[in-house]
Amino acid sequence: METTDSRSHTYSAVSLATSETPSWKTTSFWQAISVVLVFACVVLTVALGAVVASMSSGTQGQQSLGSTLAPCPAGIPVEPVNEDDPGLYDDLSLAEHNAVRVYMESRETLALTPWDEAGFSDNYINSIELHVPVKSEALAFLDGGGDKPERQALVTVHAGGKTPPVVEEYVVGPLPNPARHAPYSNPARRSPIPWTSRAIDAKEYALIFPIIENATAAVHDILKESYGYTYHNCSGHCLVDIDTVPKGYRSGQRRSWVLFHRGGVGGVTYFVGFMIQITHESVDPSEWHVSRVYYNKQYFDSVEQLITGYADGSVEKDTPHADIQDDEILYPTFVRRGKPQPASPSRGPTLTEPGGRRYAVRGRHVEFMGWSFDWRLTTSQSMQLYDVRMNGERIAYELSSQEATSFYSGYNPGMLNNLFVDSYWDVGRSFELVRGIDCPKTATFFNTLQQRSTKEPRLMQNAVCVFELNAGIPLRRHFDSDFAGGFNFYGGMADHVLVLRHINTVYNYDYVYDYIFHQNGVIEVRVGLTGFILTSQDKNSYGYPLYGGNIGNIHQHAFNYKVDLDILGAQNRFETVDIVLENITDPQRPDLRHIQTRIQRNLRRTEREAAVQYDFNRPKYYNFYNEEETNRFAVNRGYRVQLNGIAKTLLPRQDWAPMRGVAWQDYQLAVTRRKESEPSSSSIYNQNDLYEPLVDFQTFIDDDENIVDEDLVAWVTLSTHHIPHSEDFPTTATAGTQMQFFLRPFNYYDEDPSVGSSNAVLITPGERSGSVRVERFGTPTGPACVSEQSPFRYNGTWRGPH
Ligand SMILES: [Cu+2]
Repeated sequence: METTDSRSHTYSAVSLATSETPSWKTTSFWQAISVVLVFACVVLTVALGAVVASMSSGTQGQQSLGSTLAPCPAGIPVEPVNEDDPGLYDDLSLAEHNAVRVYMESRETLALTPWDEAGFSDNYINSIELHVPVKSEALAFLDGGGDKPERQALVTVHAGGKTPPVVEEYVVGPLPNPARHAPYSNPARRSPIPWTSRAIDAKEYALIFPIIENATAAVHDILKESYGYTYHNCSGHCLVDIDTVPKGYRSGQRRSWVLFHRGGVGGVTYFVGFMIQITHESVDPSEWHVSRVYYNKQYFDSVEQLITGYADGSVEKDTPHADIQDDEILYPTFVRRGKPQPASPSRGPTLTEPGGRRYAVRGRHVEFMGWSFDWRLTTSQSMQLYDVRMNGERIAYELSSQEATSFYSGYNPGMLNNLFVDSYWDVGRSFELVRGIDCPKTATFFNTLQQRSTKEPRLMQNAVCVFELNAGIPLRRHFDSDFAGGFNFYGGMADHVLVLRHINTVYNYDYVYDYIFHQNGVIEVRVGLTGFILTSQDKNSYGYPLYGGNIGNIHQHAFNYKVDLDILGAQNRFETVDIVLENITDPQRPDLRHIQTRIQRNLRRTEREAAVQYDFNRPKYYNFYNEEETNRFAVNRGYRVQLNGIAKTLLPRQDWAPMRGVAWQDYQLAVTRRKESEPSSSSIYNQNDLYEPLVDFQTFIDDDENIVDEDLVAWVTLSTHHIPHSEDFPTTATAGTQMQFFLRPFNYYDEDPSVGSSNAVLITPGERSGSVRVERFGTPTGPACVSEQSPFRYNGTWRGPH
């Protein structure tokens, strides 16, 4: 589908003139002319699709009526990825994906079956993605003129054909012409990767669906009578199934509760009270079976037991809710309703880039106002930024998303088992972003490739965007009063930031991930929640009543990030700057006591000392600094991690086994010595074995290594408790659900580095009374222009191969 919302930059003088010329209201002649002209204007507007771009405030009045707004300059051109010489962290190209697949499938010793021929009990490739170089090699290349590290891929194999079956990971290189492969070995992880912890894939689902079909066929009439919705051979009022995770209650188990929600728009917001548990643990799929059934808060050992009880009246029957029967119900839809706002439809403000694009994009490398970084969107760990620098100085070697979880509570077996660990669910799958909604119209968009559970990579169009944003708040400003009705000066600067964004949709929910670069050296890492909530017929103690008589079950969201800070080198220290009370004798009045706060610097020497569980009684700053480097005032140059979106996890790790797999949730901040064997706080295998997880984050801390003058990693956890409420319909909104942390220079610079910005403004009183001098440091105030905009396009498809 393609439409055009901006074909011409011409606007009519009449439409503006008539609104500001009072005479045409009093003169019938001019009134008539005006009506004609207004009509002509409307016709022209419709015909040409005229768009008046928002004008910068500095150019108002300078544009003569009837003129044509010129396009804004394009600015710094966008350079595509150079596939002949990719960056260190560039994701695999299509050619590399295919070369790796062909190489691996032609190794006789691996005995791999091509994806589209493979069955569950074969050995086949499950995923392919870039395997990033080890840091020392990368730094030798980036900083020391060393050789460019070999480019490699990480390949996951589901080896169902082995005895016993196992999950294997291989490092394959060198790209683009792979010639060797070796098992990925990591002494810090469980080995081998348990077969039962694998991510579910299309091959396994293909064997589970018939079991669901058979069970739902047997209870077809019960479903129809109870809910008005059915599953088997359904052609209208259909149920949709989803399976819960983790798959089992202890390590090694593999059993899924299958839940059913209403089909259609927003159907995921209405789950029915029927569920089945399928045990699919055996390596022999013929042994897989329905092991439990749940219906209207009652448990059964088999589908037959439910059917018998339903027929003889011993089962308490569920009854369909009127709301759910009503096809016209609007709550879970995006249909506009209610009082129109604005009363007459009109467009909201949009961004214009009067100076053109002010950030540089070269492949996956981005530069903006002294900032530079590389990024990639991984299939298993979402967004990763590398080599983040300000004015050429590396601040962080890696800044990356690690994991996103949502742990639900409830009564029914589905909610009891909804402990979502999202890296399992293809977190790199960022579906097409919409220009003008998900990202400003001026944004630069990027396609990505993701290969998991497919033969070839899927093309995710416009999956990532980068844009410069006027954040709508002064970054800094001051009005300096003369205390006599005037001012000495005004100094200010708008907060122009660069935003790197992707939005991960994990079935019902959408996570908006932002990495925001401010000009004062601050990096803001933010995640916002939107999308549909999950509901159930559970008791009110787990949530408030909502649409269809269901409740929205309480849950906790948590997000973990890896921040490999390198402050003027890899060897850094971590200290807390504690704000402590002192109770002293008042120096000027020895007869008085005085209570106040002071700072107390506490160097954290080991990993255990650096595991932070936030305590409101002990406020503190978290500072990473270089012992060898000081600013002009002889203070160690550092960067501070500031946490703005944290929540306590009440679930106790010592008493509640699944929490072991998400140990990072217990720490709002943990600092460990960087190791290649600890690349991530989680893994896609943690989801299905939270009890004995492949990556046990607590082990990162428990060896309690020295962290003084070492290469340090900060693991940051953002979190929020979510008690769904009626306004979560149709979807949770990002306003109020955004969490963020900041990386802030802390005595790193001698002053705010944004003082170099020529976008600042300094206003001082002029010679004549009432006049002012406006210093813009060379920044032009005109002419007005309109940013060139691509025609509105949305495709929405993402199925590969492309
Ligand atoms: Cu939520």
